[in-house]
Amino acid sequence: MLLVLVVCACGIGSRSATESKPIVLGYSQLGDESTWRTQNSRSIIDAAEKAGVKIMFDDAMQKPENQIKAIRSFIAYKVDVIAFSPLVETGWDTVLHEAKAAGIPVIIVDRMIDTADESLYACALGSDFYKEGRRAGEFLVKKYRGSGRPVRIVEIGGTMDSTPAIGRYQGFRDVISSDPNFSVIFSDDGDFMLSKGKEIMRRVLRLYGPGDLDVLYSHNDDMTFGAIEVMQEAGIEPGKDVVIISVDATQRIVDYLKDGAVNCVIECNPNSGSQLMEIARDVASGVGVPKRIYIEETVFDEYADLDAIAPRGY
Ligand code: GZL
Repeated sequence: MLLVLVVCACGIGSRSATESKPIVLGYSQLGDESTWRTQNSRSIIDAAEKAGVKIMFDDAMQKPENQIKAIRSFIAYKVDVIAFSPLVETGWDTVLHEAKAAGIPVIIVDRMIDTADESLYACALGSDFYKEGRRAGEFLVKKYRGSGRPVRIVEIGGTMDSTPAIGRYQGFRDVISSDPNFSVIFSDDGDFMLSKGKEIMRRVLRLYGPGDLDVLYSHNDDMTFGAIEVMQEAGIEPGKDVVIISVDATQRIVDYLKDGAVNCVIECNPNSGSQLMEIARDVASGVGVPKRIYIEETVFDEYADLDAIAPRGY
């Protein structure tokens, strides 16, 4: 397990008068599976440096057992605060009880956990994934309003049992179910990875001809890029022959949107680092924080002024 100790210079604004040493934050990141994740990690590490927080950063490489090991090592090291982005929603109560017993506050970042005991964490900072899914559905309703014809949808979902996959799946369906012309003809888990996006689209085009699908709804940009590569190999013009909705809003997908190769981009904001450091400072000094903080996000689609989209930076 690689623990990166980032020792920082300046201060986050001072801790209470009796505290001169920097806050020590143990962070378990779930992996580095996507462009979004790389930016999320960069945001957290950069924010720790700016805030004068000493961060122990661990990359779990998509294994929840590695996250549990990292959290236990943070407890042993007696960090001031633990934060982590849980790969999946379940399996965290035992180790979080250990952190609670050690008197170490826990902040959940990005994804969420499924627990009956809310005392196991001080705060959860992340996106509203259900809203993201609804936004994808709302775009389709707008796009096909009055078409009166069947719309066949292929969905490439994120990691099974992860909060973004659950929310984006359900929010989308809760909107499109209002119109019986919409049908999801294929859905599978692409683990938020480009390679699996390719694999799934290859499987779809073996099951259905290029003319038998109308929409691709992909839970992240990396899977979209893989799917588009395969669609183009099959002679499908993305954004024209097949309407494409993608989640995250990396610079590359925004460029595709501007070129008409993608029709709608649902933003999922990875830049939570500075908010996380403020929350870490507060919980470390016993200041109360909201239990749930949602990160601001928006939508970019073909009906918008695409020139107004600021550079994404990742
Ligand atoms: C969402 C995050 C998801 C992104 C993917 O907050 O957990 O995981 O949408 C990333 O790009 O892999």
